Amino acid sequence: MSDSHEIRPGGDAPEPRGDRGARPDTPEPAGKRKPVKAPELPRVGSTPAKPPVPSTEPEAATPAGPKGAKPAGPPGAKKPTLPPARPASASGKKPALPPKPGGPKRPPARPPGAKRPSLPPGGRLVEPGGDGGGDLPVLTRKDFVSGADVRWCPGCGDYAVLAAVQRALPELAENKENVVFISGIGCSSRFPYYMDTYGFHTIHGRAPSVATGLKATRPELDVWVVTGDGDALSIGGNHLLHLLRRNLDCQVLLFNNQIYGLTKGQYSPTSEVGKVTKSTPYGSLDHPVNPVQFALGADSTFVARTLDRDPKHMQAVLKAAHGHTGTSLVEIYQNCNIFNDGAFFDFTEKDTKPERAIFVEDGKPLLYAKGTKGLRLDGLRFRTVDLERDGLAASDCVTYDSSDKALATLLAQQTFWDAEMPRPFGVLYQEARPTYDALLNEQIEAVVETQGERSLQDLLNAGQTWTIEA
Ligand SMILES: Cc1ncc(C[n+]2csc(CCOP(=O)(O)OP(=O)(O)O)c2C)c(N)n1
Ligand code: SF4
Ligand SMILES: [Mg+2]
Repeated sequence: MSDSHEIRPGGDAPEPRGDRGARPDTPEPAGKRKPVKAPELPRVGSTPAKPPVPSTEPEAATPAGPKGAKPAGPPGAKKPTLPPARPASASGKKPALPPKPGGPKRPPARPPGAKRPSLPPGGRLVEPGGDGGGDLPVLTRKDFVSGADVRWCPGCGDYAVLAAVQRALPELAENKENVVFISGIGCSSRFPYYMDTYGFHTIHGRAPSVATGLKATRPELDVWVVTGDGDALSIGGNHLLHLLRRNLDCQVLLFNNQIYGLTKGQYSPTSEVGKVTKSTPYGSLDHPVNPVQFALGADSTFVARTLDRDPKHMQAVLKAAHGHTGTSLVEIYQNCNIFNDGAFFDFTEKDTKPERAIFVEDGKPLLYAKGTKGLRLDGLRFRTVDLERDGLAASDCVTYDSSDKALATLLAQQTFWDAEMPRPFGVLYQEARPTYDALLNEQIEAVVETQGERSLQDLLNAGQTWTIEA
């Protein structure tokens, strides 16, 4: 059975395309695509009535913000500023590839903890005289749009993430040719087709492994991993764990829609208990994974959470993630309007968002509900307070510090399980630690320095060898 699907009214059989789609980028003949009709799925839990789904137009869902703009808050609320994108490099030059006398040599890996070179805000790297090309045109969002026919359902949250990434990249990409998107399998994993960059649509759950191989051998590349909650945390859980603990220098965009979208709506490792789906007709019994808690437990060096319906916040988080040297795990709450509509409306819609979402910012008190409520620590327990009712000031609330792992862990864990607590968004944790790719390349260089370049044959003949005689 194919995993790809075409949503058809009345539940027509999908067109067989295979995981990747037989010809994923070929526009369909006019009239072949039919309007989408969301199937009625039973609901569980105490999710309040859902507001109507906003415009299905991707552009409408992701209004453009000025480049480098700070995230805007809900009406009347103070929105946090996120850590700035990486600082501009002194030279502004892209990392030069090393000469290759006598065979390929590895480009120098960035030293541990070093920040990536950056670009002038809104501009692309210009190398006067570099590469013999003189000044290069400024990159825009359009430069990252592949023009392939986007096959996500109308109204899918994936469009908003795609648009945010395409808007952020002109400011982040050192040059387009060095950007690579690597995905696994799932609706979200179709992402690389839509980016006009290099990309791999790999196999289920294995994007971290492909990314590790690529970045380890080509450390100058700017590697992005795109994955879904099923891809990353079911079949790929093991692979994600090792990516995070190794701290490969890349960004991981984890599209969490709490469902298997591509295979038509089975429960996923992030689905809530009691979820009724085709694979759990009597309700899921599984204890769900909290992806940010998983990442913190795996010793990830950068953990953030953002929302498809808050494009400015998402762009700011993407920039912060890109500015971090090491694996940056970004969980994105993404609405699957076909198989799990409204899973995150509590956190995204304007009537509930102020009470249910808290935007963390370094050095600022943990405040929400338009600044009227906050979080305090009572021993190791977070408690909500109402400033006016409790006669407290903002300064009585916990001041956030994204370098404090204990704080991030308590916040991530306690807010996930208690519906009375607001859920945190923003950069929850970051630390500087040597990256796997830097360490690996340093080690190789050190060995080559002492032992010289070796061939594969040398390796095969090294150490103990046996001759089998007839
Ligand atoms: C080895 C293997 N097992 C199972 C599948 C079927 N399969 C394809 S996508 C998918 C789940 C995708 O869910 P998720 O990662 O949440 O992505 P979404 O479609 O929701 O974006 C599964 C189980 C597969 N393609 N390969
Ligand atoms: S995630 Fe859901 S809405 Fe989006 S393309 Fe897949 S099935 Fe459609
Ligand atoms: Mg999913």
